[in-house]
Amino acid sequence: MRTYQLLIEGEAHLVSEMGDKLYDLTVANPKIRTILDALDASANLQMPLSEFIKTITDAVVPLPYSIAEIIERSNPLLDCVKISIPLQPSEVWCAGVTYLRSMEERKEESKTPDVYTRVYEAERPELFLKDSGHRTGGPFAPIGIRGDAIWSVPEPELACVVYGGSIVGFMVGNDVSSRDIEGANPLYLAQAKVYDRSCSIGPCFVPADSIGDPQFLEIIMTVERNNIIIFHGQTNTNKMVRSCHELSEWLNKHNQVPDGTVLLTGTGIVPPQDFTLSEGDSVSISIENIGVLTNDVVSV
Ligand code: DO4
Ligand code: MG
Repeated sequence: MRTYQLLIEGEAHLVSEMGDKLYDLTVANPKIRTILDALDASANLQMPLSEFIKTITDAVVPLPYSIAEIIERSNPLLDCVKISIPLQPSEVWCAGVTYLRSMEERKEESKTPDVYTRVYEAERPELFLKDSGHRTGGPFAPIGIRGDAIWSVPEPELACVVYGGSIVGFMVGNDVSSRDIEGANPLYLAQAKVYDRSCSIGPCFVPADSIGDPQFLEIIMTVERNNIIIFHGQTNTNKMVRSCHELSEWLNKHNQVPDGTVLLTGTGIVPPQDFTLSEGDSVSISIENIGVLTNDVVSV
């Protein structure tokens, strides 16, 4: 089961996708406009989220179109239907150096390589605040590279949604970063990571009990320039040195995490050192059992 946030004639609708059929949860229950509304309602009813969504879905007829048709934009009748960010995050946090590949690359780029080995091996993970809401976009929204950076990369990461202190669902995330700024000095991390359009999430939200094993999901990233693939990489969440659950537990220690916070779990795909994103590139990240998040790059 996946849920998408649609804008239909400018109005927010939450829809669930089961098989290739789409069901409008908002038409069935006008109080349910976003996934946070559904999470609040299922928590009040003490009912698992998927069960709550299923009870609404059973009461409505499927929509006469699919997500693929909305994305293709070939049917003019669907001009008033747009896919939006699956949830407006209260905060976005990121874990760092959770894959060996990430640790090795940061050591290469940095003048202080041992900080990365030490955090990879330590009990306490690296966690940093990426956004308090407004820098994160959804599917097909432009992602940004800093105008003062010369080496920018996408970071494809499994995104967890935290509600009531626990992980309730998953999305695809992109922790876009400036590697030259990060490599110059670890104290520049916030500037390498936090700037306009530096994050995207989507294309949909998958409830935790519908994902399968979150520690066994294939992640693939492709970058296209002028319709030619200039980078293709792949990893699996089974290469993470810490589980999503462990990262979420650390995030919640002595810290009231607002409901609807997103936690990105680190990258295991790092393009070669001569690769940098350019304006106009298109980045697609696919995570098994979730979907594909695509964003074009702009300079900010
Ligand atoms: O400290 C560096 C950030 C690492 C990161 O964002 C990642 O591993 O994904
Ligand atoms: Mg990252």
